[in-house]
Amino acid sequence: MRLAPAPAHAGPQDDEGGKGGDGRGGTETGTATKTRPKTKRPNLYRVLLLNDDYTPMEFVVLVLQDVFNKSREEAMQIMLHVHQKGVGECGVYPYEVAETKVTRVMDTARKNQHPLQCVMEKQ
Ligand code: TYC
Repeated sequence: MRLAPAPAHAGPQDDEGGKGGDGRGGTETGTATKTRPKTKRPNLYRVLLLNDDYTPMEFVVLVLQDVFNKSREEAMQIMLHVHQKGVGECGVYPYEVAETKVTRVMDTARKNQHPLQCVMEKQ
């Protein structure tokens, strides 16, 4: 779910201290050049772990600590959630960060011959 965007500041973009004009006695007729700084929010992606019957619980906890920087306690909670519900969120990140984390999980799982699956989905 996305929150409604904050209302943009719509007031006149004038930093001349309320005097009006450009300080040279004329009337403003040129192209407006002052713009709001562009602060585009990045698209965010949820990174999800999927349950399976074979990957050891301890391996999943270590992955959550190592790849997602979770504390031991939080990693244990997430692992148990995935174990019980089938899927769980490890974090929410911009596209390239999410992609890198998915790749790290899948690479370490494959190297250790565990079937652990990790996916990302647009939030
Ligand atoms: N279900 C696994 C087991 O009982 C543990 C597990 C938890 C595996 C989370 C994957 O994403 C996972 N050994």
